[in-house]
Amino acid sequence: MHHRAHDSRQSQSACLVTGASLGFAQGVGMRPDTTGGIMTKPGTALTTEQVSFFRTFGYLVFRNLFSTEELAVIQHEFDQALTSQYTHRPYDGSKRHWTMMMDEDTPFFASLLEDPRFLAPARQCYGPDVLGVAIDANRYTGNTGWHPDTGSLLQYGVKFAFYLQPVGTDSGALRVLPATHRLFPFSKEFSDGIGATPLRDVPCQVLESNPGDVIAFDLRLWHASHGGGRDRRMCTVVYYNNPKTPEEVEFLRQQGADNVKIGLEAFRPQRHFLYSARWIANPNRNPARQLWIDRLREVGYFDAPGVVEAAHA
Ligand SMILES: O=C(O)CCC(=O)C(=O)O
Repeated sequence: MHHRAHDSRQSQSACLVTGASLGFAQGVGMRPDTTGGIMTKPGTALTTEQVSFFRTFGYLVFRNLFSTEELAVIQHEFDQALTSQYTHRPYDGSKRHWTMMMDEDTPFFASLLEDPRFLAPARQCYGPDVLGVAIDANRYTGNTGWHPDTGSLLQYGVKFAFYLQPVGTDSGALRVLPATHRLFPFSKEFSDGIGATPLRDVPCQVLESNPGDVIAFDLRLWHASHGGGRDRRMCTVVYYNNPKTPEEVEFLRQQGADNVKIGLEAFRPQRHFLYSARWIANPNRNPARQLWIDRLREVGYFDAPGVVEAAHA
């Protein structure tokens, strides 16, 4: 899910904001990607150079991570979930739609946090104890202003984002300011300077993508989009860094409450909680998920009202 952003049109990006069997083979042959990132081959370990590129510039592009068959399932689950979450306000382009996608009604989406294609690179870049926290789906219209997805140096992680339509420079592709995840804490002068510059005039890297491609970026990286039409469909998979200090723990705890505001209260889907009781119960005993739940519970991330589905009497 996201955090204190400067999203001009529709406040902040939602989700929580918003993959590994670690059976990774050795690194893949790299070649420069036309988006300025480094091409990665899905399902294999990131090379040392790719991890270094991500740490240095704050993003990576994965081409064709999803198969055609998987894309059909993704599209189906996306339609089903967003339609049922917004029966009270069908999409007309005037307000963003957002929902979490972590439950059994969308089984393919729900599997993505534990999918090695996401979890493994997240672990490589943030450590083996990285915390899986969110999977979501969004319908956007128009531009998204420049913003990072966190307001604190002490609360960060990685967002994997994928669009269900082709997106280009002026048709809604994600654009990033490389290496700005290293700028924290942002000076007011920097934020004001970005805010005073027309969106398209900010020097940046545009990450054009097609359905099946996935972009990974650090939550501290400044990003935006320009020219997306009505109903740009975008999904994310998010991991948080496991906090190491009391201050980091406090920011993660606070993030739970912030995510309720940024997601549920801003967009008002039908459901009134971020995490279902079933997700927390982890009925399939997924070991990675259990470690995330135990740690998130320990730091108080689940404590604020609305974070977890209320138990039925
Ligand atoms: O696709 C967009 O317009 C921007 C998405 C975004 O800002 C985000 O996911 O954090």
